[in-house]
Amino acid sequence: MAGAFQAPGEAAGDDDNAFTYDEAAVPVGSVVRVDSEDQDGRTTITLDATGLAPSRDFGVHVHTLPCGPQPSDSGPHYQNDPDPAATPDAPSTDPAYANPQNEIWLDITTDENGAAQASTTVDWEFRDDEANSVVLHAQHTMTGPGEAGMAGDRLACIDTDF
Ligand SMILES: [Cu+2]
Repeated sequence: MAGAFQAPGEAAGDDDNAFTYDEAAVPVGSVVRVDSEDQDGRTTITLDATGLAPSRDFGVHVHTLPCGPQPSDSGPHYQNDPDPAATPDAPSTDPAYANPQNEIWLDITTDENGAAQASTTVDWEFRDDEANSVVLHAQHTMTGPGEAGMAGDRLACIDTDF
């Protein structure tokens, strides 16, 4: 899945959108490509970014809902084993569930040209239709109790069909 980022107001259709909510960090026209491969119960996801702001950190995760005009539209993180304490208003921040083995984390630091790559492998496959986007956040992902999975503002979103 590849998308050149555009501002939400310029969306051509309602599928395969790639929205930037912060054009300084994620310029219009920058590209994040996400590929997913599953085999024998394992899933490998790779991310290849170009044209982002140089030399900066981003937290990156798979989220449940498609991208929309609002950064919050993409919903919470996809979890293989859903946190029973999580609610729509209070997403999981329990490190037992909000961790890179139970969620997909693809944090990056861009090089001086704004490029970055990341990849992760987990020992599960996505449930059908429950993972629909990849979100770029303003900082690397936190891991402590009460903040696990948080990574600051949502800067951009890419519709991805896992
Ligand atoms: Cu996220």
